Amino acid sequence: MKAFLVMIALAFGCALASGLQAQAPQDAPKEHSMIGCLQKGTDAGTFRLTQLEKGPATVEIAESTAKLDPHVGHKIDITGTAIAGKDPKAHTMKVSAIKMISADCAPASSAVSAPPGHIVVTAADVRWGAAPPTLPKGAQAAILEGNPAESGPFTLRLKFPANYKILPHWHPAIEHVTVLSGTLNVGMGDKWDESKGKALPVGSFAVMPPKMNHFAWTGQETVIQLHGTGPWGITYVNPADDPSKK
Ligand SMILES: [Cu+2]
Repeated sequence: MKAFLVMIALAFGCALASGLQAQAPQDAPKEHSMIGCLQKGTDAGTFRLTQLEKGPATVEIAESTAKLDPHVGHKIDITGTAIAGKDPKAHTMKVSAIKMISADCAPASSAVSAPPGHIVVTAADVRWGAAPPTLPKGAQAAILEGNPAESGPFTLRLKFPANYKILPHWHPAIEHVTVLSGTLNVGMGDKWDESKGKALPVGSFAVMPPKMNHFAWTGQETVIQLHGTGPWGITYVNPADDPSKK
């Protein structure tokens, strides 16, 4: 009986000990790192991390073993433990180590959250592809905004090779043309007549109202930017001139 009680006591003691052991790592403050912009805090000697890449919007830094003053305005990586701060709702840290990422807090361009409809395309980002089949072979197109075939605003670029011809045609919606490189020659009317054309050098702008017959050609490689409100398309005066039907 005595031995049995000892065994129970031993078993109980072991369970207690292992329970305590299992709990110990959870209580130890866990170090973690975060990257953000270091700013001065509201109280003297305190700092705050803003523009965090993930996690809370801001982190209050109540204590630090690393010198933070020289890094105000820098993007830094902080390592530390969460502590109870003055404001129980704020995420407060005690910092043990820092690493400087960059000397300014400007977020990376990919991190900028753009409002819907905001489009920024740098010249280097323009992706060229084959032009629609309704244009004679040899042209390239890059859609910058919208879809010409659908309703709504659209902007696209067209790159025509030298000695390119677009026979008399009209559009169901307004066409705004800006010449970005080369020279686009444009003529009005339903018959091809180069003597009626006007040369539009770089920087020129033209508007073709809906259903107005016109034709165009190049002597050298020419890039135009075309914008309007879709649905948009090309209708050839002579249907046999439509390259998509050949
Ligand atoms: Cu046109």
